[in-house]
Amino acid sequence: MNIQIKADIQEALAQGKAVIALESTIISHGMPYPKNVETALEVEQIIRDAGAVPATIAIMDGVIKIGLSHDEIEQLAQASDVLKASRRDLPYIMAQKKTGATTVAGTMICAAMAGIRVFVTGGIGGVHRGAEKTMDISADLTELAKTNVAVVCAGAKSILDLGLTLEYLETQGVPVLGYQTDRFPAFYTRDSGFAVNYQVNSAEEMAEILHSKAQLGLEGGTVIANPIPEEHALPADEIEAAIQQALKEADENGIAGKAVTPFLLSKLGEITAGKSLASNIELVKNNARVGAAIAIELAKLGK
Ligand code: PSU
Ligand code: MN
Repeated sequence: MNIQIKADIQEALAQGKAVIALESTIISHGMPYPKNVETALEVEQIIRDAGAVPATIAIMDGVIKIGLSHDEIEQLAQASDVLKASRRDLPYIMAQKKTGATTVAGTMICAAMAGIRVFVTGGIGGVHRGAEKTMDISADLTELAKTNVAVVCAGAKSILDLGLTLEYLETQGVPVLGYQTDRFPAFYTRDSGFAVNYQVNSAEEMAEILHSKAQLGLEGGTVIANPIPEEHALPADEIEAAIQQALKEADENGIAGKAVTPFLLSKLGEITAGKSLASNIELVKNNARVGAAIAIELAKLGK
């Protein structure tokens, strides 16, 4: 298998230390340059400062890289020909020796191969609004059903149908845990109007639940929903209006398939004049702090 694990990550894994996976689609397709590189590097630093080891994941020229150099992150941030790598894209990208930025699903697969159990990102993909007609459901959800990696996120954006997303996760048996909240967060806002399955108040308790799941031998991931800090949240009505407009433009432009999520993200940035981007960056950093604390507690519990 064409997989390369950076030396510091390999060492940490061998010693049972806390390692955190980070995705790269957020760099290539989720945020504009140069904020995408700055954020990727800052998030790695937050994780190091917390005492864990960051592992940003991507496929570079057909090699799965667990841990990227500064230059590789820069390359993903600037190149326009980077493929968005979800589960179904991996065989083609690997065989053709292409470069792909891994989505939540793609990152979970690679993280699990390397033995990484905790993954920090911004938001997961989900069931899109109107999916009863379009069938547009992110492969992130089916990955959460089968790959044993905990995903720390700020919920999901309400470009999605969050009610249906939660129903789908229930059917697939994926625990949705709220970090110090009983509400499922909606990325830019702290409350989507939907409840999580359980509120969990500390990193230690969160780690105990992940450990318990592993001991039970239950396959699949866990969603750890960590709301955006209050001071960085956006007003719900403002973001809903922006989402409505972005959805309308996506429809008018006939955007479909894997282009839908990147299109909506970049439109939201335009419509909110960068406010959505600033919130996005803050919530990812906050997830990195919480994710590192959970991974450190999990490492204490052993395999
Ligand atoms: N949601 C965000 N930011 C992102 C993504 C989703 O708020 O960057 C990215 C993630 O990589 C996620 C992917 O896994 O989009 C989902 O894409 P799709 O809906 O095509 O599965
Ligand atoms: Mn889709």
